[in-house]
Amino acid sequence: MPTSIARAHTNIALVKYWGKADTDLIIPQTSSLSLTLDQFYTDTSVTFDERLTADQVVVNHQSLSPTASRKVRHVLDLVRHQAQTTTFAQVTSQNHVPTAAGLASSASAFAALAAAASRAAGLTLDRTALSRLARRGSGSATRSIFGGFVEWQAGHDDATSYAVPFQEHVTWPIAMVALVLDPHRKKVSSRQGMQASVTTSPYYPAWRQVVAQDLAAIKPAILAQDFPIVGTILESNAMRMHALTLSAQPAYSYFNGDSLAAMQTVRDLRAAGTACYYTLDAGPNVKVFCQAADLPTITQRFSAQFGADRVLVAHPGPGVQWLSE
Ligand code: 2P0
Repeated sequence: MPTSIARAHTNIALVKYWGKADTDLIIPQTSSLSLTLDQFYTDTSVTFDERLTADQVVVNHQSLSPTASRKVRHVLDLVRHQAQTTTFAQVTSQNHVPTAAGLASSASAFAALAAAASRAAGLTLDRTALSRLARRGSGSATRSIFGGFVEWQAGHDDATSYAVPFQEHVTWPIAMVALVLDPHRKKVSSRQGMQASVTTSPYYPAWRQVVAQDLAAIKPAILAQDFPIVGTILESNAMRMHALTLSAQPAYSYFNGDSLAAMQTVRDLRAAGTACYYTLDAGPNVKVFCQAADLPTITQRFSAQFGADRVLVAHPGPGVQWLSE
């Protein structure tokens, strides 16, 4: 069968997904809204090959063990089921994202896998079906099928839980500065962490209300390109998500000392007149939402604090694309 290669970009949630209603199907407790970024992406090649006796998965030139490739094989099984084949696949993936450092490499990885594997198996899936398939690998991948601002509508079952573009072509001159404060693999996976929050944080019901309010408020603010409103919402939404880590039993946290220092720098920049806002995902790296015109001021400040090699700049990016058939 032919090889298919796909590229998908990471996304950063402005209103976060933190908790599942169905852990097998990855149906979230709430909807979420993200921005796809241009700088961080995954290229994945898939070939179904009748000579193989098992799926072979290579990520960043390293062959994954059967345990490490479990989520990938799960998505391949779903593709095989739809395509009515039992043939194993060769999957080769290159992440242009600091893996597992809270820059959401799983989002780009499973979006690229869904696109490449479905096409390699001869399926022609529309973007809604691709979004549903990517979701089965990793929740945040649901949104990386689309570019720009994207909403993952929670739905209530496999058929109704998928992402839709909110504003795919972004003309607003905004940027996201990613501070790589610790490039190592996180200690508490998103999957474990969010489940602990759902089952043990007394604040979880309040979080569901926060998300509903934030989604309702951020959408008109994005359309109006109202930078302070969008920034204020994404910053408070991130902090309220992280409150679910500290309020779990046992408590955990993704922050390290540098995360706290970077958040203070954002507040200092704001106090000095440079509007910018922070968000953090399931890792210590801080992402700073800013206006493109302020990039020189902001990148200079963080380069002085953490070193220029730890300051990465991204802009709104595109949805999934095929690089070959
Ligand atoms: C998000 N994160 O909305 C949230 C905010 C991290 C913090 O989605 O278990 O790797 O595979 O569905 O998608 C990261 O969690 O978790 C994530 P699974 P995923 O982007």
